[in-house]
Amino acid sequence: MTKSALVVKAYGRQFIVEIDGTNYQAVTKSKKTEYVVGDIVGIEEINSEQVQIVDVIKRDNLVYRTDNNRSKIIASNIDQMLIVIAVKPNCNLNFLNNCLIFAESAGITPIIIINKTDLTESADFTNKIINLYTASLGYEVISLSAYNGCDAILSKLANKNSLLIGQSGVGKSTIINQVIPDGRARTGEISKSENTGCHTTTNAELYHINNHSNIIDCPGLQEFGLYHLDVDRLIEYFPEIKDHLGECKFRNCRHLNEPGCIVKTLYENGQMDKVRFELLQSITNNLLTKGRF
Ligand SMILES: Nc1nc2c(ncn2[C@@H]2O[C@H](COP(=O)(O)OP(=O)(O)OP(=O)(O)O)[C@@H](O)[C@H]2O)c(=O)[nH]1
Ligand SMILES: [Mg+2]
Ligand SMILES: [Zn+2]
Repeated sequence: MTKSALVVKAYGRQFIVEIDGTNYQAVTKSKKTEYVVGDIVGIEEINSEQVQIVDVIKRDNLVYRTDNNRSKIIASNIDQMLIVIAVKPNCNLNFLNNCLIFAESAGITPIIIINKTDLTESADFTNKIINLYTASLGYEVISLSAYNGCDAILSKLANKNSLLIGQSGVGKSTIINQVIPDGRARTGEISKSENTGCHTTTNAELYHINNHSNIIDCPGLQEFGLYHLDVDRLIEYFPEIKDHLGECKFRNCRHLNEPGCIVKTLYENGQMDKVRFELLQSITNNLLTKGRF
């Protein structure tokens, strides 16, 4: 008989799945099928420790990125994406913006977490981020120092499946250690590996905060490619343009350099941030040229 299980860890073609609170090693039936942390899957028992995944039972949404036409699946069944940024290591704003655009396209709530506010240089950075992303764009931004605790996000995590996403070294795993009950074990893991450099998460993993709240850690990303988006819908994913859809002079405007383009007008009037304006043009150009090689 097929039972259902939750995928809690993925490493290559190997998975750990959870059934009634117990973890099992899982292999897959077909080499072609890809599963991801957060999936509810159907399994068949092999023995008391091992099971075989046979299909996906529930995948209401899927977080994935696409770089140069290659898709990489990250996690599924996500209620909210917590995009973690920090003044150190250098914050790549295009990465943050791409995550926000993805979240908009997938209908997943994004929350920006600014970590490492204990660093003195963080104050200026935090103000700039809040000014643009909350005041102008309406995104929720929470600033904290994982070293001093993560109480600021606890209420946000309640009764949700949250995914932490961000560049390597921003402190995702440190945040996880603060919000899960058995986090101390993992802190030990971090301090041990600190002797050899830095701790880097290599596999996506789901942790239970309690019976109704889960949080997923994943390896740090360099890029969050958006090659899968529909170029005709791109501007819908920009809150600063959303209220002006249909205001361009030409119905088929690509918002690159056409006369009477509302996007250009918003930018020139200071209602659109330069980095986001240039990113929109660059994603548009990438989407228009993809598949032509
Ligand atoms: N100053 C400061 N450092 C922090 C804070 N949170 C985490 N760090 C440090 O930042 C470094 C990276 O933290 P991790 O939690 O491993 O970062 P990560 O985002 O999980 O990194 P990857 O697994 O590589 O993606 C570690 O040396 C942490 O001790 C913070 O609030 N303040
Ligand atoms: Mg990590
Ligand atoms: Zn236009």
